[in-house]
Amino acid sequence: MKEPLVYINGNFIEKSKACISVFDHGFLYGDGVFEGIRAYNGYVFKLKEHIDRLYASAHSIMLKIPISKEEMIKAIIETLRVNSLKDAYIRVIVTRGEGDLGLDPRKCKKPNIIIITEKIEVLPKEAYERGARVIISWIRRDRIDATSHEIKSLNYLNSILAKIEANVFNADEAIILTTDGYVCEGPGENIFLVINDELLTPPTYTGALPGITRQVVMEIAKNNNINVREKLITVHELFNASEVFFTGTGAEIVPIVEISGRKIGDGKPGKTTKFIIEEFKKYVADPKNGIPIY
Ligand code: PXG
Repeated sequence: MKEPLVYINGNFIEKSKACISVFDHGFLYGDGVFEGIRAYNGYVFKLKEHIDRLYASAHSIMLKIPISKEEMIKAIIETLRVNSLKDAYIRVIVTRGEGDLGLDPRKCKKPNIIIITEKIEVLPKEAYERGARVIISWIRRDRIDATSHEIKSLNYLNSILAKIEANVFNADEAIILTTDGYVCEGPGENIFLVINDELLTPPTYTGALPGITRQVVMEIAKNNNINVREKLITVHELFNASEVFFTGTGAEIVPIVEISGRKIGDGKPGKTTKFIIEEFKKYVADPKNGIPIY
Protein backbone atom coordinates (compact mmCIF):
# COMPACT_ATOMS: atom_id res chain seq x y z
CA MET A 1 0.00 0.00 0.00
CA LYS A 2 1.18 3.49 -0.83
CA GLU A 3 2.25 5.39 2.25
CA PRO A 4 0.73 8.79 3.09
CA LEU A 5 3.03 11.72 2.41
CA VAL A 6 3.92 14.36 4.97
CA TYR A 7 5.01 17.88 4.01
CA ILE A 8 8.25 18.93 5.69
CA ASN A 9 9.72 22.29 4.65
CA GLY A 10 8.58 22.00 1.04
CA ASN A 11 9.31 18.30 0.57
CA PHE A 12 6.89 15.37 0.61
CA ILE A 13 8.22 12.53 2.75
CA GLU A 14 6.68 9.10 3.33
CA LYS A 15 4.99 8.92 6.72
CA SER A 16 7.38 6.27 8.11
CA LYS A 17 10.39 8.42 7.18
CA ALA A 18 8.93 11.81 8.13
CA CYS A 19 11.25 12.95 10.94
CA ILE A 20 12.62 16.11 12.45
CA SER A 21 15.59 16.63 14.76
CA VAL A 22 15.48 15.72 18.45
CA PHE A 23 17.11 19.15 18.96
CA ASP A 24 14.01 20.89 17.61
CA HIS A 25 12.62 23.15 20.34
CA GLY A 26 9.11 22.08 19.38
CA PHE A 27 10.10 18.64 20.68
CA LEU A 28 12.34 19.78 23.53
CA TYR A 29 10.09 22.54 24.92
CA GLY A 30 6.77 22.63 23.08
CA ASP A 31 8.08 25.81 21.48
CA GLY A 32 6.02 26.29 18.36
CA VAL A 33 2.46 26.72 17.10
CA PHE A 34 -0.08 24.56 15.29
CA GLU A 35 -3.52 24.31 13.74
CA GLY A 36 -6.03 21.50 13.35
CA ILE A 37 -8.13 21.94 10.21
CA ARG A 38 -10.70 19.79 8.40
CA ALA A 39 -11.49 19.25 4.76
CA TYR A 40 -15.05 18.25 3.86
CA ASN A 41 -15.89 16.86 0.44
CA GLY A 42 -13.06 18.58 -1.40
CA TYR A 43 -13.13 21.93 0.44
CA VAL A 44 -10.83 23.00 3.27
CA PHE A 45 -13.20 24.40 5.86
CA LYS A 46 -12.43 27.97 7.01
CA LEU A 47 -8.85 27.64 5.81
CA LYS A 48 -8.19 31.37 5.76
CA GLU A 49 -9.40 31.74 9.36
CA HIS A 50 -7.13 28.90 10.50
CA ILE A 51 -4.14 30.41 8.72
CA ASP A 52 -4.83 33.84 10.24
CA ARG A 53 -4.96 32.23 13.69
CA LEU A 54 -1.72 30.28 13.05
CA TYR A 55 0.14 33.46 12.12
CA ALA A 56 -1.40 35.33 15.07
CA SER A 57 -0.20 32.58 17.46
CA ALA A 58 3.27 32.75 15.87
CA HIS A 59 3.30 36.54 16.20
CA SER A 60 2.58 36.35 19.94
CA ILE A 61 5.47 33.96 20.56
CA MET A 62 7.76 35.95 18.23
CA LEU A 63 8.16 33.10 15.78
CA LYS A 64 8.58 34.32 12.22
CA ILE A 65 7.02 31.79 9.84
CA PRO A 66 9.39 31.71 6.85
CA ILE A 67 6.66 31.45 4.21
CA SER A 68 3.73 33.76 3.46
CA LYS A 69 0.10 32.95 4.30
CA GLU A 70 -0.58 32.40 0.58
CA GLU A 71 2.33 29.96 0.34
CA MET A 72 1.08 28.16 3.44
CA ILE A 73 -2.38 27.77 1.91
CA LYS A 74 -0.80 26.41 -1.30
CA ALA A 75 1.32 23.96 0.70
CA ILE A 76 -1.75 22.64 2.54
CA ILE A 77 -3.73 22.21 -0.68
CA GLU A 78 -0.76 20.50 -2.32
CA THR A 79 -0.41 18.07 0.61
CA LEU A 80 -4.07 17.09 0.28
CA ARG A 81 -3.62 16.65 -3.47
CA VAL A 82 -0.53 14.43 -3.28
CA ASN A 83 -2.47 12.27 -0.82
CA SER A 84 -5.60 12.30 -3.06
CA LEU A 85 -7.77 13.42 -0.14
CA LYS A 86 -11.19 15.05 -0.19
CA ASP A 87 -12.07 14.55 3.47
CA ALA A 88 -9.30 14.87 6.02
CA TYR A 89 -8.01 16.21 9.27
CA ILE A 90 -5.04 18.49 8.62
CA ARG A 91 -2.38 19.27 11.22
CA VAL A 92 -0.11 22.22 10.46
CA ILE A 93 2.86 22.60 12.80
CA VAL A 94 5.49 25.32 12.85
CA THR A 95 8.25 24.68 15.37
CA ARG A 96 10.93 27.06 16.61
CA GLY A 97 13.40 24.77 14.82
CA GLU A 98 16.64 23.09 15.71
CA GLY A 99 18.66 24.68 18.50
CA ASP A 100 20.89 23.59 21.35
CA LEU A 101 19.73 22.12 24.66
CA GLY A 102 19.25 25.54 26.22
CA LEU A 103 15.91 27.36 26.19
CA ASP A 104 17.04 30.39 24.21
CA PRO A 105 14.97 30.55 21.00
CA ARG A 106 17.60 32.81 19.39
CA LYS A 107 19.68 29.66 18.90
CA CYS A 108 17.02 28.27 16.58
CA LYS A 109 17.70 29.72 13.17
CA LYS A 110 15.11 28.01 11.00
CA PRO A 111 11.53 27.07 11.93
CA ASN A 112 10.33 23.69 10.69
CA ILE A 113 7.02 23.57 8.83
CA ILE A 114 5.15 20.28 8.89
CA ILE A 115 1.78 19.42 7.35
CA ILE A 116 0.15 16.09 8.15
CA THR A 117 -3.13 14.99 6.59
CA GLU A 118 -4.90 12.17 8.42
CA LYS A 119 -8.18 10.86 9.74
CA ILE A 120 -8.95 11.66 13.38
CA GLU A 121 -11.35 10.40 16.05
CA VAL A 122 -11.37 12.71 19.02
CA LEU A 123 -14.14 11.13 21.08
CA PRO A 124 -15.63 7.65 20.84
CA LYS A 125 -18.56 7.42 18.36
CA GLU A 126 -21.07 6.49 21.09
CA ALA A 127 -20.36 9.82 22.80
CA TYR A 128 -22.04 11.62 19.87
CA GLU A 129 -25.23 9.55 19.97
CA ARG A 130 -25.86 9.09 23.68
CA GLY A 131 -24.06 12.31 24.62
CA ALA A 132 -20.73 12.59 26.42
CA ARG A 133 -20.19 11.93 30.12
CA VAL A 134 -17.56 14.36 31.32
CA ILE A 135 -15.88 15.41 34.53
CA ILE A 136 -14.63 18.74 35.81
CA SER A 137 -10.88 18.46 36.10
CA TRP A 138 -8.86 19.66 39.09
CA ILE A 139 -6.32 21.16 36.70
CA ARG A 140 -7.10 24.80 35.91
CA ARG A 141 -6.61 26.55 32.58
CA ASP A 142 -3.28 28.32 32.19
CA ARG A 143 -3.88 31.98 32.86
CA ILE A 144 -3.98 34.60 30.11
CA ASP A 145 -0.81 36.08 31.66
CA ALA A 146 0.89 32.67 31.48
CA THR A 147 0.86 30.16 28.59
CA SER A 148 -2.60 31.32 27.54
CA HIS A 149 -4.56 28.96 25.33
CA GLU A 150 -5.61 31.94 23.25
CA ILE A 151 -2.29 31.06 21.62
CA LYS A 152 -2.42 27.69 19.89
CA SER A 153 1.07 26.70 20.94
CA LEU A 154 2.62 23.24 21.00
CA ASN A 155 2.58 23.45 24.79
CA TYR A 156 -0.53 21.35 25.49
CA LEU A 157 0.40 19.73 28.80
CA ASN A 158 -2.32 21.75 30.55
CA SER A 159 -4.91 20.08 28.30
CA ILE A 160 -3.28 16.65 28.49
CA LEU A 161 -3.38 16.70 32.30
CA ALA A 162 -7.12 17.35 32.11
CA LYS A 163 -7.51 14.56 29.56
CA ILE A 164 -5.61 12.17 31.85
CA GLU A 165 -8.05 13.06 34.63
CA ALA A 166 -10.98 12.24 32.34
CA ASN A 167 -9.34 8.91 31.47
CA VAL A 168 -8.72 8.05 35.13
CA PHE A 169 -12.45 8.44 35.82
CA ASN A 170 -13.51 6.66 32.61
CA ALA A 171 -15.15 9.87 31.38
CA ASP A 172 -15.34 10.82 27.71
CA GLU A 173 -13.76 14.22 28.28
CA ALA A 174 -12.89 16.88 30.87
CA ILE A 175 -14.09 20.41 31.49
CA ILE A 176 -11.40 22.87 32.55
CA LEU A 177 -12.11 25.85 34.82
CA THR A 178 -10.24 29.12 35.15
CA THR A 179 -8.12 29.76 38.25
CA ASP A 180 -11.13 31.76 39.53
CA GLY A 181 -13.38 28.73 39.15
CA TYR A 182 -15.34 29.86 36.08
CA VAL A 183 -16.02 27.45 33.24
CA CYS A 184 -13.37 27.82 30.52
CA GLU A 185 -13.36 25.03 27.90
CA GLY A 186 -12.47 21.40 27.17
CA PRO A 187 -8.91 20.19 26.51
CA GLY A 188 -9.40 20.74 22.77
CA GLU A 189 -12.97 22.04 22.59
CA ASN A 190 -14.93 25.18 23.41
CA ILE A 191 -18.08 24.82 25.47
CA PHE A 192 -21.66 26.10 25.09
CA LEU A 193 -24.66 26.03 27.45
CA VAL A 194 -28.35 26.53 26.91
CA ILE A 195 -30.09 28.40 29.73
CA ASN A 196 -33.62 29.77 29.22
CA ASP A 197 -33.36 29.10 25.48
CA GLU A 198 -30.28 31.30 25.29
CA LEU A 199 -26.92 30.01 24.07
CA LEU A 200 -23.99 31.00 26.31
CA THR A 201 -20.25 30.49 25.96
CA PRO A 202 -17.33 31.72 28.09
CA PRO A 203 -15.45 34.73 26.73
CA THR A 204 -11.94 34.09 25.43
CA TYR A 205 -10.47 36.27 28.20
CA THR A 206 -11.02 33.22 30.41
CA GLY A 207 -8.01 31.80 28.54
CA ALA A 208 -10.07 29.69 26.13
CA LEU A 209 -8.99 29.38 22.51
CA PRO A 210 -10.98 31.61 20.14
CA GLY A 211 -12.30 28.52 18.38
CA ILE A 212 -13.31 28.61 14.75
CA THR A 213 -16.11 26.09 15.33
CA ARG A 214 -17.24 28.29 18.25
CA GLN A 215 -17.42 31.25 15.86
CA VAL A 216 -19.41 29.21 13.35
CA VAL A 217 -21.88 28.03 16.02
CA MET A 218 -22.41 31.64 17.12
CA GLU A 219 -23.08 32.59 13.49
CA ILE A 220 -25.51 29.68 13.01
CA ALA A 221 -27.36 30.74 16.17
CA LYS A 222 -27.63 34.36 15.03
CA ASN A 223 -28.88 33.31 11.58
CA ASN A 224 -31.60 31.23 13.22
CA ASN A 225 -32.80 33.76 15.79
CA ILE A 226 -31.27 31.94 18.73
CA ASN A 227 -29.91 34.43 21.29
CA VAL A 228 -26.21 33.86 21.83
CA ARG A 229 -23.74 35.71 24.00
CA GLU A 230 -20.45 35.39 25.85
CA LYS A 231 -20.76 35.25 29.62
CA LEU A 232 -18.72 34.12 32.61
CA ILE A 233 -20.27 30.81 33.67
CA THR A 234 -20.18 29.22 37.12
CA VAL A 235 -20.15 25.48 37.80
CA HIS A 236 -23.61 25.81 39.40
CA GLU A 237 -24.94 27.30 36.16
CA LEU A 238 -23.25 24.52 34.22
CA PHE A 239 -24.86 21.76 36.34
CA ASN A 240 -28.29 23.37 35.94
CA ALA A 241 -28.13 24.24 32.24
CA SER A 242 -30.79 22.56 30.12
CA GLU A 243 -28.16 21.62 27.49
CA VAL A 244 -24.38 21.64 27.22
CA PHE A 245 -22.15 20.83 24.24
CA PHE A 246 -18.55 21.00 23.07
CA THR A 247 -17.34 22.44 19.77
CA GLY A 248 -14.04 21.93 17.97
CA THR A 249 -12.52 21.10 14.61
CA GLY A 250 -11.55 17.60 15.75
CA ALA A 251 -14.57 16.93 17.95
CA GLU A 252 -17.07 18.91 15.79
CA ILE A 253 -20.19 19.21 18.00
CA VAL A 254 -20.60 16.87 20.96
CA PRO A 255 -23.66 16.86 23.24
CA ILE A 256 -22.79 16.59 26.96
CA VAL A 257 -25.34 14.72 29.08
CA GLU A 258 -23.52 14.25 32.37
CA ILE A 259 -21.00 16.41 34.25
CA SER A 260 -19.25 15.08 37.36
CA GLY A 261 -22.17 12.76 38.09
CA ARG A 262 -24.88 15.42 37.55
CA LYS A 263 -27.38 14.75 34.81
CA ILE A 264 -27.72 17.64 32.34
CA GLY A 265 -31.33 18.41 31.36
CA ASP A 266 -33.10 15.12 30.83
CA GLY A 267 -29.82 13.27 30.30
CA LYS A 268 -30.19 13.12 26.51
CA PRO A 269 -28.84 15.37 23.74
CA GLY A 270 -31.11 18.43 23.76
CA LYS A 271 -33.16 19.97 20.95
CA THR A 272 -31.02 23.10 20.48
CA THR A 273 -27.88 20.95 20.38
CA LYS A 274 -29.43 18.64 17.78
CA PHE A 275 -30.57 21.64 15.72
CA ILE A 276 -27.06 23.16 15.80
CA ILE A 277 -25.54 19.80 14.78
CA GLU A 278 -27.84 19.61 11.73
CA GLU A 279 -27.16 23.23 10.76
CA PHE A 280 -23.42 22.69 11.25
CA LYS A 281 -23.50 19.75 8.81
CA LYS A 282 -25.12 21.99 6.20
CA TYR A 283 -22.66 24.78 6.94
CA VAL A 284 -19.53 22.64 6.45
CA ALA A 285 -20.98 21.18 3.23
CA ASP A 286 -21.39 24.66 1.73
CA PRO A 287 -18.48 25.34 -0.68
CA LYS A 288 -18.55 29.06 0.13
CA ASN A 289 -17.26 28.25 3.64
CA GLY A 290 -14.08 26.63 2.38
CA ILE A 291 -11.30 26.68 -0.19
CA PRO A 292 -11.43 24.06 -2.98
CA ILE A 293 -8.66 21.44 -3.10
CA TYR A 294 -9.15 20.50 -6.75
N1 PXG B 1 -9.89 24.96 22.66
C1 PXG B 1 -8.68 24.41 22.53
C2 PXG B 1 -7.72 24.52 23.65
C3 PXG B 1 -8.32 23.74 21.35
O1 PXG B 1 -7.11 23.21 21.24
C4 PXG B 1 -10.53 24.24 20.46
C5 PXG B 1 -10.80 24.90 21.65
C6 PXG B 1 -11.53 24.28 19.36
O2 PXG B 1 -11.12 25.21 18.37
P1 PXG B 1 -11.50 25.08 16.84
O3 PXG B 1 -10.89 26.24 16.17
O4 PXG B 1 -10.92 23.79 16.36
O5 PXG B 1 -12.98 25.08 16.77
C7 PXG B 1 -9.27 23.61 20.31
C8 PXG B 1 -9.00 22.82 19.08
C9 PXG B 1 -8.23 17.17 19.58
C10 PXG B 1 -7.50 18.43 19.35
O6 PXG B 1 -7.62 16.11 19.45
C11 PXG B 1 -8.13 19.67 19.29
C12 PXG B 1 -7.38 20.82 19.12
C13 PXG B 1 -6.05 20.67 19.04
C14 PXG B 1 -5.46 19.45 19.10
C15 PXG B 1 -6.16 18.32 19.23
O7 PXG B 1 -9.41 17.25 19.89
N2 PXG B 1 -7.78 22.13 19.04
